Amino acid sequence: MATLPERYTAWWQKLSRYNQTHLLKFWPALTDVERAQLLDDLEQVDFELCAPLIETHVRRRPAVRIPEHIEPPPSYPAEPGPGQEDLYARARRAGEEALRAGQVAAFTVAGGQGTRLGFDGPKGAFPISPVRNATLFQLFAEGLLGLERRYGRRPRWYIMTSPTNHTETTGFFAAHGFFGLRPDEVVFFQQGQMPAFLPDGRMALADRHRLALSPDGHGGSLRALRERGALDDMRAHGIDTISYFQVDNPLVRTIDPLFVGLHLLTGSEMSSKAVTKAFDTEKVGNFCLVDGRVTVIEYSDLPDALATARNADGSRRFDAGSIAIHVLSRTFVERLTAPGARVHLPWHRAEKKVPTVDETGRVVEPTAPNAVKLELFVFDAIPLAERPLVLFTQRAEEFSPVKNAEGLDSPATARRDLVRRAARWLEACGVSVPRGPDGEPAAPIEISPAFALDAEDLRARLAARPPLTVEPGKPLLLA
Ligand code: UD2
Repeated sequence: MATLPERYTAWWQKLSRYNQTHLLKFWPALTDVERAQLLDDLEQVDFELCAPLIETHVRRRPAVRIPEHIEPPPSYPAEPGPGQEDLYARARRAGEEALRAGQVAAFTVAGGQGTRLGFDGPKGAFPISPVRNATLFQLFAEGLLGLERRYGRRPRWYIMTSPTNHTETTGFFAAHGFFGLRPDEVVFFQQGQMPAFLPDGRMALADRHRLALSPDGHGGSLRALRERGALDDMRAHGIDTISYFQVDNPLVRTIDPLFVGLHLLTGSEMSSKAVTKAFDTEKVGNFCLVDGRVTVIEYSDLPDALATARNADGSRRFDAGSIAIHVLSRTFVERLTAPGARVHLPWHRAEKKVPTVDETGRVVEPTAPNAVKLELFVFDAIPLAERPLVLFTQRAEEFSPVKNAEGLDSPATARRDLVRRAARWLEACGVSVPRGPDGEPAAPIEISPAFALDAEDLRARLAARPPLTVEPGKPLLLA
């Protein structure tokens, strides 16, 4: 094991090659513990990868290519249209078969920093359900238990964390008995990190002995799946299909047999769920056909003229919003991340406020964006996939993310949407739900995904029980 001075010399030489020796500026004033910490941070950085990006993405803004031909993408409707009934029925069966055979895994990306929510902890530990206050992670775990009840096989679950929240996340699962799952069925792995850069291309120091590192974006999940051994683990367990979803959506169906089946039957390598946009500039990616390839254009990048464009009948022309639910073939991820792979996801530049040290080593909180962060987005893999597929779904059934502390996409709207969905399912099963003057259910109602996965599942579950009554103001829990 090299000594600290030896490591210092090696790093000085390496950093000289990359014009980053300022990172060692405070070395003489650091304790040995701090020195070791700084070198550990440096080990996390892929300098070879960063060097060209500094030229193309930091010192300059990468040229945004406005594609010439942007069209709405082909898509499958939420309910089969005329002539599609048979395909949808076969797809559902194929998805169920894959679940029974244990060939599908759930994959949650949970490495984000959750700054907008202002919650101190991994976002998955946020309590959200309307009656029990069950956390996001618990609801997903119960989704897997529900699938096991229905298809006789419990899917494996992969969870991507980041160095900032990994220990807290695994500790949270341990403290809650893995929510009824077996610890060996839940595979945690950490995503990669990227340094924040000052506009002149120097990497930023968060403190005299700490690099300003942050997660490399959910697109980093693909590389992390390979590098952290998750793809090998999947192969060893006979898993060939990955059901990808974000940690912030309590309504998500962890694995949807119809979606998986359509993916399999059409030979898609990467499939995505879409919802009809709520308004023109909603903060979701837009599915488009760019130069003939299905592509997601982020809300911030979609030209206004396209965001507001209308069809002849007045409907919105670009109306397919991405809710960040995908199915990926394992072999596709293997191909994209293979050593020497010729295609890579593009890096996205974001200007952010990053606390960093001044000349004297004092940490300064910036009041305006002072640094550049680089991130990968998972949806940039879609145009690289063969036969990508877009399936519409009902927003009210599957999407209500927790992003902000208040207002739109907040805990309050997610809870409301969980109650509304539970009420709808009950009504679909013939149970009458009292409603207030505003039309909202007049009682908090919660259906655990372990109890029922959808309205049809609920019907079968209720058939075996005495009739149910919902009383105004009285919480109802089906778990
Ligand atoms: C994302 C999509 C948006 C839409 C929306 C739906 C982007 C850029 N935009 O918006 O198009 O689909 O979601 O809710 O993705 N994460 C990591 N590691 C990271 C960064 C993020 O695991 O380095 C996870 C994070 O934990 C969360 C998810 O990715 O589960 C979404 O991240 P976000 O909150 O940054 O995405 P957002 O809301 O800008």
